[in-house]
Amino acid sequence: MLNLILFGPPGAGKGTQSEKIIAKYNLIHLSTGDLLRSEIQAGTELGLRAKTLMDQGLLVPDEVVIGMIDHKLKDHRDAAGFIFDGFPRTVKQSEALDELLASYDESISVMVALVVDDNELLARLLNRGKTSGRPDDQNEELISKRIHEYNSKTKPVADYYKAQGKFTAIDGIGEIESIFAGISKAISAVKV
Ligand code: B4P
Repeated sequence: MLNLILFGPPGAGKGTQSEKIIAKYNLIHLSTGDLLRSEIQAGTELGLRAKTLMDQGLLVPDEVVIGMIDHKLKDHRDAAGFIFDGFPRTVKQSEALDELLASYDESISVMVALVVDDNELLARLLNRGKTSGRPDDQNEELISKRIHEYNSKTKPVADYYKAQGKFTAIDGIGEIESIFAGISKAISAVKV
């Protein structure tokens, strides 16, 4: 089984590259951002609570996203593997993910981190905001706040997987195809 974490700051290209990885490796895509936006769309209580935080560029509580991932893993017991996109975003989420996978005798195969500088992230997200309709892509202040959340709460997740010898960094600036080639190479190195 291949269990991949696609890691990086907001706008690094996680969603973009996930689509290509799923098509090539037949993995189940688990994006906590997409799952939360579905809850918002459906008008659930969870969605309403999440929206208040997401619209401020803040992370949603760990328990909420861990619960969503737990349900999805149960729904896809026969999967060939998973791509975790935008999750884990805190060390607590990383620990919970390791525990959940261990309960299926599984573990993370590799974390691939997309490296992109803050100016490029800002430009990409402001550009996406013109057409995405996403409230969190609309202005510079909010995007800077998301990048700040990433630097303070999410960056330590990389160290967590580095300590396990599972971390690989890829340059996330350039052609989408060449970035994907780098990711494929990292996957080949761990795929059995
Ligand atoms: P996400 O949905 O994960 O959103 P994101 O970080 O902005 O990344 P995304 O995948 O959408 O963007 P991508 O880089 O592909 O999270 C949204 C919010 O949900 C969070 O702020 C938080 O509130 C909440 N949340 C989600 N998961 C959570 C968790 N685990 N715990 C707590 N809260 C959580 O693409 C960005 C843009 O760049 C696109 O327009 C794309 O076309 C462009 N792009 C991609 N690759 C490019 C390239 N190579 N060159 C130029 N442009 C490129």
